[in-house]
Amino acid sequence: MKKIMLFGRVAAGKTTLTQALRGEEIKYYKTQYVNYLDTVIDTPGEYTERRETSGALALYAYEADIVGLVLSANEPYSIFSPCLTSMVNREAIGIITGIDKPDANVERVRRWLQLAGCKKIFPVSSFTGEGIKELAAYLEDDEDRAARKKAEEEAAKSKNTTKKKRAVTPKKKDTV
Ligand SMILES: Nc1nc2c(ncn2[C@@H]2O[C@H](COP(=O)(O)OP(=O)(O)OP(=O)(O)O)[C@@H](O)[C@H]2O)c(=O)[nH]1
Ligand SMILES: [Mg+2]
Repeated sequence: MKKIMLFGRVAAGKTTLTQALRGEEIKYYKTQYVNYLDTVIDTPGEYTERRETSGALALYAYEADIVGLVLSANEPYSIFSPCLTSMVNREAIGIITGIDKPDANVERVRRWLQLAGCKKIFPVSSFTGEGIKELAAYLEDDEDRAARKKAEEEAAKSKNTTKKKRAVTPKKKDTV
């Protein structure tokens, strides 16, 4: 999987999304430092919100293949300024979290992320799993794609073999 770095304000849903992408149990955990994992760099919301620490994020972005701007679907406003992605030296995608929330306004948040410069936007819910597969597929690299193709081919092969075996097994009454 390509390495994605998640930016977004406190409680935007970055850590929960990290858990969903990694197939982990969903449980609340307050991020207190930049959590550098194999496929995700999860960051504390304070780093995005505060000028004093935002510089650290610019440096960490060099370690990522993709930067994810995260906004919750029920945000009352966006912290990402227009054309923000022009300052990011990586591909930047938008991620709308919490689309299961009763007060979600996905289209409004989508427009904010488009304004920030995101071309690709993924609406997801880490609770229901909606949209997580699509985001994970976008983050696949060549190695993941080859492994998935091989697994799919093997599954299809074993399905065919089982079908053939069934076809040649004589019925009980024919065997007497
Ligand atoms: N309904 C709903 N709630 C969510 C979803 N994702 C996260 N939350 C809730 O939002 C709150 C904040 O989620 P976190 O993932 O901790 O947010 P964060 O962006 O990592 O926050 P910081 O670590 O403080 O920067 C938690 O109470 C989550 O349970 C979602 O998809 N749906
Ligand atoms: Mg967090």
